[in-house]
Amino acid sequence: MNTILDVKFVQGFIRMCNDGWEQGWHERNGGNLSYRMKPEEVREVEPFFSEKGEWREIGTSVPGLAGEYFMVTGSGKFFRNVILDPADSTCIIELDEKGENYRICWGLVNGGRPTSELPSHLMNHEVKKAATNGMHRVIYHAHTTNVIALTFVLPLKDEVFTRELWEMATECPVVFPDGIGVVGWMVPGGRDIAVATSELMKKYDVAIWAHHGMFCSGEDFDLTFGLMHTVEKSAEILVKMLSIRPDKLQTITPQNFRDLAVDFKVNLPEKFLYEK
Ligand code: 2HA
Ligand code: ZN
Repeated sequence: MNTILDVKFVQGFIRMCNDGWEQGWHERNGGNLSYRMKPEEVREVEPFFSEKGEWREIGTSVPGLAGEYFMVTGSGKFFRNVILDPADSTCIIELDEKGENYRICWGLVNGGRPTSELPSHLMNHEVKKAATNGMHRVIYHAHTTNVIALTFVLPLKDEVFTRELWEMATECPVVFPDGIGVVGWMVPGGRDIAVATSELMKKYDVAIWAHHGMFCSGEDFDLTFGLMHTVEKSAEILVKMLSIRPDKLQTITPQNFRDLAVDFKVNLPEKFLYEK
């Protein structure tokens, strides 16, 4: 182990940033990523830590994450640059014993702060850690073009986004059986949008921010990137479909979804299978 860049989760984090950039979801400094590290991973990277920075306020309180370590992208940093210089664009932070302050242990070598969406990331982590017995470790925010476009033309309702996106690809209800939550337009970066998003994350692994983007939660980098990719691909099909003709000639019906649920052993809540 010569450098921190040889560590597996660090490599996974960097690859995910670059994959998101290549998808076109991270114009300029758009989007952010965070990873809740395992205790053995903290021990693995500790030898590479710099002198720890000052304690700073998170801007919200996450007692359920007290003492945990996270790798996160930096505020104002470009996803495009992460692969070239991870120590400039990302950092590892430690939370204090109350879950109210953080300090930088590694990275952001040329200065800066963790992502401007740190309150949303950490509140989502706190909710997901509790809801999944500690299984979920990745929170990902991206500016997914087609999902954003749909927030101008579909009602901003969980039921509508879930059902329309399920209908666009047979695998969707299997990939996100719990559905998708939608937050109406809010000022980003603060505690209010973090509270609204983490409330939805109690029920869903995906939350859409109207006219802005998406948040996804998952166990690892593959599953979380795959979830973002699946939802956005489905949104792309819906945008194409609506562009060709606004009404469907045929689609996947509520009974089709119920049959799929039996064979694929998923529970699809009836609230999404309403008659249109
Ligand atoms: O610029 O995506 O939501 C980073 C963001 C803020
Ligand atoms: Zn954003």
